[in-house]
Amino acid sequence: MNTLLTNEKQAQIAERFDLDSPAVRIEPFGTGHINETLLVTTQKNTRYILQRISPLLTKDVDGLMKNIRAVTDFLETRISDPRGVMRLIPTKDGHSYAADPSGNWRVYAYIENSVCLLPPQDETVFCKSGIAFGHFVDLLKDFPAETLLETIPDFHNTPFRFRQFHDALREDRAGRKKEVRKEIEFLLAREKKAGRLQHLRDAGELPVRVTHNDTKLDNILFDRETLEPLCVIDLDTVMPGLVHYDFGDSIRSGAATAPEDEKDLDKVALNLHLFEIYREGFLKACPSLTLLETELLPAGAWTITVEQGARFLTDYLNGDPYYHTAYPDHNLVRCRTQLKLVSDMEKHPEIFGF
Ligand code: GN1
Ligand code: MG
Repeated sequence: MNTLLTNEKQAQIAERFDLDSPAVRIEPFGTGHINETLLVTTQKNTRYILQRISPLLTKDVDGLMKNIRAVTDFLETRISDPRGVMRLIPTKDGHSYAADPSGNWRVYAYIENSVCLLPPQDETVFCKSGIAFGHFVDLLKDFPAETLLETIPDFHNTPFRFRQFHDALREDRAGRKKEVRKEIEFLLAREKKAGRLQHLRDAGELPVRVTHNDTKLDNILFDRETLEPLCVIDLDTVMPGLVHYDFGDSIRSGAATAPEDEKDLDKVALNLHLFEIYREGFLKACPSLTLLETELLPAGAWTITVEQGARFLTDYLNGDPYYHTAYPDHNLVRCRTQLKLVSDMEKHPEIFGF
């Protein structure tokens, strides 16, 4: 991605937004790999986040920004703490983003005294992240989910992800199918069950809610001093969805004992204690869940982990066009960690069985 805009050009873009005074300093910010993020400081010493929206996210930037505007406006009516929600700063002519030959840009107010925590973290932090994501879904329970654009259509539609897997198997574009028979069999044996949540959604038995869809620990800002969660960030994938995938993605990514691309599978396990405390936090903060939704939360963890295994293996079979890889079998390594987590969950049918 072209990230080398001159400071003068960056200043011109910042100038198009309704900041409290002219920008005096602009510097790179954060560790995101998708959007380019800059920290802007103005003459009055107010700070803002200036972000170039990655073209990889969606072609429909209007739709994406409408989603974010609608959800953040709604959250503001539900939250008293001004640091509790991302606040978009419009352009001087009243738009939610600025289109420029260098890309599409948006500005958020900077949330002062906040910090982003990365895994592994102690269990209190993980429990609080469950509270934050559960609260997010709960706050949005009365938001009309069907009015949101599906920024990435069928993002967590597991049967759709399996159709993509079958296409990859049929095409075997990278000639890798023969090396991964075991993984293929593992996934195919679980295909039917992995579609159950989606079928319950289609049948109207599980409600479609506003969901975040990227519920990793680093998408929460914590108060720098108290380490209490302040605000859920990265709203690019906020879409209509099932709460199970939000719950499940936190477990998949945060309750594992090793990173997603750990090569030594002996190190990869599901930490059941982390699972339990996350669930406790999530449920406490999201009392609006129906009984069936609540019962099926662990099924969400199992389902999204199977789905993620299938997505990694699909990409591997296709020759790695989607996920950035650092070495040739990176996606296969990632797939194997997911399957290991699935196996671990299956050792506890009393929790994850459905
Ligand atoms: C992608 O780019 P990142 O790490 O935020 C993916 C998620 C996967 C994750 C797996 C838009 O997220 O769904 O869980 O990789 N996001 C998209 O590492 O495909
Ligand atoms: Mg993300």
